[in-house]
Amino acid sequence: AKAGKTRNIVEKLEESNKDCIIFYGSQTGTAEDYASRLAKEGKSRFGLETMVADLEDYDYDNLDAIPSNKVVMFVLATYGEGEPTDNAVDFYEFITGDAPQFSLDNEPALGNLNYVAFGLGNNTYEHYNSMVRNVNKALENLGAHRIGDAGEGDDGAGTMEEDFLAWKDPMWKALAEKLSLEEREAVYE
Ligand code: FMN
Repeated sequence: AKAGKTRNIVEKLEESNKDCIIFYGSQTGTAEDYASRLAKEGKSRFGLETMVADLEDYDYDNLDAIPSNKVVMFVLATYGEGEPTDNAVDFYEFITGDAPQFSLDNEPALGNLNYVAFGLGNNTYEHYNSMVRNVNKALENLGAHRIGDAGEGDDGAGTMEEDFLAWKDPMWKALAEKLSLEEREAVYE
């Protein structure tokens, strides 16, 4: 790890004054690119303070301490036999592993967490979009609140871009409602 860079998400959001962190699990850059686009759109349309992050750069044991006025987005590509990208291996193991389901006071472990999820896959593979499917399931089991649908983009059908566009608009609408964000008049592209 690079010196001076925190791996603590909560600390990072606080010290950089961000409302929204967009994590990507990417091998060849497509998921990373979508993550950047979401960050820009959140900022330009809603004035949301966004940041993009490599899943590998943070620890996940304090996901439960992210305040409920913030949102965490996951943009996740699937590889191999339905496996995570290299940079998502540790996160995937953590979130689908034996993380505690409930806190000491018997509340769901991630009851405070708002999340958004989009997956990148190819339907010609047997384990189609299993990263986003499995991460979504794990987060649901931990009591986290998904905003919008868990989207799935399909490289196999050649509809990745359309799938992304069709998914993101209702997601932004749901997010704006949840966080009481006002859409700006002008949209900067
Ligand atoms: N997509 C799936 O849904 N399931 C898979 O098992 C899967 N395996 C893949 C294996 C290889 C070698 C490659 C090149 C792609 C695979 N895909 C699979 C499709 C990728 O997830 C998809 O192309 C995605 O857009 C890549 O995103 P990235 O550029 O961020 O790495």
